[in-house]
Amino acid sequence: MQPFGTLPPTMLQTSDLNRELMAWVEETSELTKPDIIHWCTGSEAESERLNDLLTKDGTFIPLDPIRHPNSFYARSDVNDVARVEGRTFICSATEQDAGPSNNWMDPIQMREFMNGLFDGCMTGRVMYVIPYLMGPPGSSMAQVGVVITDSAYVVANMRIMTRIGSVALEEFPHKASFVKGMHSTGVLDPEQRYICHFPELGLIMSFSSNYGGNALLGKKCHALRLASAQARQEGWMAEHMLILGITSPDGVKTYVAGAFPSACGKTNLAMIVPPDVDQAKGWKVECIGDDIAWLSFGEDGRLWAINPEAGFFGVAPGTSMTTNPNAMLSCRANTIFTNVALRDDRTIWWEGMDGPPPESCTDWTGQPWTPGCGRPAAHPNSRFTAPARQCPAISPEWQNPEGVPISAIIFGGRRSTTVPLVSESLSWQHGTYVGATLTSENTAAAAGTVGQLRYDPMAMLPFCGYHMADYWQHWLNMGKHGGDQMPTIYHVNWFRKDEAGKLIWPGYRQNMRVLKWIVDRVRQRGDAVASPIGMLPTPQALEISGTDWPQETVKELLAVDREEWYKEVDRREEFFANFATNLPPELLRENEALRKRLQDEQLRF
Ligand code: SAT
Ligand code: MN
Repeated sequence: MQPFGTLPPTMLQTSDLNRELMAWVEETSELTKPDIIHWCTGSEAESERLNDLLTKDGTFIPLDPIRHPNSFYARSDVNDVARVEGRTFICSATEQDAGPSNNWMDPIQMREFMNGLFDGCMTGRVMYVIPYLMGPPGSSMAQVGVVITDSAYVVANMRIMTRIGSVALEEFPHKASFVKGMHSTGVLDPEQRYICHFPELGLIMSFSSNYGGNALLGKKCHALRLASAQARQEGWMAEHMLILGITSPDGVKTYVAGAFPSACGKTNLAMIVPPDVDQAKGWKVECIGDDIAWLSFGEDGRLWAINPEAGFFGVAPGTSMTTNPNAMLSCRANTIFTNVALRDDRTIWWEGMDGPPPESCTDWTGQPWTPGCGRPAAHPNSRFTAPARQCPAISPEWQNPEGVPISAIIFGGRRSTTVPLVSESLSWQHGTYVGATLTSENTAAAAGTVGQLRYDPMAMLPFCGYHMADYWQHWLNMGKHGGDQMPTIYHVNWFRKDEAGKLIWPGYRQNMRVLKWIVDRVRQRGDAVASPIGMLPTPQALEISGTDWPQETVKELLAVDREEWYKEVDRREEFFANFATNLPPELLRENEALRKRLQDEQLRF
């Protein structure tokens, strides 16, 4: 054993936090019994050595160096391709704290049990110590953490998704605490797979999975589950939101954040390319983040947001130069592709990529694949891990330590009926209700019946680290604190279908029409009409008059059918009943207020 053989110089300074870190690393190595301990520096040389090692052991296949410089192909175990909500636990002090939407285990028992799994699990392996930073260097909102893992694949991915090594250790003197993450590949036995969070201890223990959300502990485990619980205590918000900046023709920048359940086009919206006509007029959209936002009050009383991450962990299938050119260009180089298909020329392919499918290739399981064979070549949840700085639309503000001031928050779901293209909430409280009742229809990629409605409040159902109803109360409290400086809340639905079952809205670049209306509204310009569910744009405000879309289509897109909405209100009442013990009464009152507005003849239009 070579303990601390590569100890970085920053760790020689004695501070309370450094001492705590050294003691924890020693304690963990005594438990896991690795052969070698390696402290990650995050340097290029280290990355090259790790990529070589992963290539030698067969985890990585280097891709064509011209088409995909410094990029690697990886296949996971066939049983380890997604998050496992059934095996994800919030081990808060009491079961009540975790709430009905989380799995709970007693923290003392669960730690003991997990220590049993970790006992000796790194024998014969290297233990990597990864100091990481979530958020821009120098930001008071940024946080530090340390992941201990026996997976070089996890190190390589963490290096893209967060800021690792020296840059993180340099932030230690400015921070009061760090999050501790323990991860081991184990033997990838699904029966031994546990993803455990200890909010009171700032601790994550993850065993037997190398998949993104289960293993890259800075992401969902730290930046959402632990951070959401901490944010509630400290008066800020950790949200499952993209952040983008929109420049209007007069040069004013408006920043918006947006939460969408999976399979609703969140990454596409985060990297939207405005239509040429809008660009010619001076509209521009820049990306600050595609998945997670930390929001806190600035000195000016507004909500400011940072992206805690440094990379994109995007779903590959369906991504193309048509649907998301910025994502395609982001993952051209320095990228890890997991579970996509591999062509004979060492380039990659997935369903929905530009051009015809290859005549033959190797699928995500390593089997030969041909177009008619009846299996997908890429796993539906195959991913690219790409540095955010490579995104052509990345905002110059994306690493601003202050963050960006948020003017609007957008919630969106996939709804084939009932829900109009866009609506504006009447108040922060009403917007909180809109977020709390966010629903989306299952798609083929998610478990469950296709078309079935799933409630996913604020798109946080699998990621909220405490009682969901207390989380809603926290949203309401934030609104009380922020008053009229809070962002305006919107709801969008790109997925409404006509009677023939065809999508009405073209989506993708055309979503810019909706973004422009939102920007105009928060700048007190865009026209709107009142409806029972909130303010709706006039067709003129969406600039639809200049297109050849029939008036009828526009009407269908914006329609609010009372009978459908009465059903919606009843369903929401049932949904809220699941959280009855802690439910803020304001949310039930909002539901009743909606019922009343549906009865209001004045709001018929
Ligand atoms: O693996 S992640 O949780 O980051 C992505 C997802 O499954 O939503
Ligand atoms: Mn996500």
